[in-house]
Amino acid sequence: MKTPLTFCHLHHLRNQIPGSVMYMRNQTLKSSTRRSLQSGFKHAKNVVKKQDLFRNPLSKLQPYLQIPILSEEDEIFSPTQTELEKGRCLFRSDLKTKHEIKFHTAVVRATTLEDFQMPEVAFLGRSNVGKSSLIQAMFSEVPNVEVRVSRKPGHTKTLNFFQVGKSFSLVDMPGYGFNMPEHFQESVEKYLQTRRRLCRTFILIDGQVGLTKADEVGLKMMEEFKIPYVVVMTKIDKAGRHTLVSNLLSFLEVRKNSTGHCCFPQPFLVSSKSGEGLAILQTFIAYITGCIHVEGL
Ligand SMILES: Nc1nc2c(ncn2[C@@H]2O[C@H](COP(=O)(O)OP(=O)(O)OP(=O)(O)O)[C@@H](O)[C@H]2O)c(=O)[nH]1
Ligand SMILES: [Mg+2]
Repeated sequence: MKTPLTFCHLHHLRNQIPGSVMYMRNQTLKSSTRRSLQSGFKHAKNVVKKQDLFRNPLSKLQPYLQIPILSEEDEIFSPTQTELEKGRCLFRSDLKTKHEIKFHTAVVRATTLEDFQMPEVAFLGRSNVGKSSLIQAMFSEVPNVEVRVSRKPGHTKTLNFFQVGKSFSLVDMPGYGFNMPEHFQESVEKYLQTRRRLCRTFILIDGQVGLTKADEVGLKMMEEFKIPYVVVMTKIDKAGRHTLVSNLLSFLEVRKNSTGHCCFPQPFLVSSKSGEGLAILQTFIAYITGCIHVEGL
């Protein structure tokens, strides 16, 4: 009989140091970094123009290829400027409308969780891929929400819930692979398999590193558990254009050959440093949680 796939298969990777990861002291978001995120997402090398923050980063890669990166059926989510503005709005606290964004709770065991009576969206991926940074960047206009990030892989050890008004919760999770916690199965896997209000899981892939063996196990497991997921490529500010195109094409190949209906066909590309791709992702989250309507879908 076939043994069900689980992230326990990845425990041997716990002590395998990924690529160029260096050990550094833990860091929370410094106030200077937060200010730069708030004032329009500046990256050391390139300052991203405001209109670019609303563009889908995929469109920047297209000129590097003579064939369309995505077919028409693949690029399903393409909101208008007004819809993007509406999506982003949800990621701002508004005390007048009582739309408050806050850290809610952190747990180790998924079985101890109560029902929060709202949709949940979870972030899964290799340790150090940028899960916490992505949530932090999406909340960059909310001064009181602190999301801890670190250069040291395996930093997030608990399921961390961030409540976005009465609309939905975002769930930051421990990463798999290097330095993954012993309790990964009873926390992350249990959560993914049992949570009734989990409406979508985002699987983050490092745009510079590309799909790793651990990520492939992750994708397969989602297919086996029949959990709907969406792929997000992170750190696009760091990856050269050619690396990014090549990693994106490799993922599309794997998607075509080894994924089924659980995988949303359109991948999202983001940078938590420059802010590129965040608006479309925020709008997608607003859409899948039923908070906004998007024409043509
Ligand atoms: N250049 C760049 N660096 C990033 C980006 N996102 C995250 N990082 C860096 O990557 C490192 C890991 O980020 P985290 O957000 O803590 O990663 P994580 O996936 O939450 O990691 P674990 O909690 O260990 O599973 C940090 O040093 C971040 O500053 C990005 O978009 N661009
Ligand atoms: Mg983290």
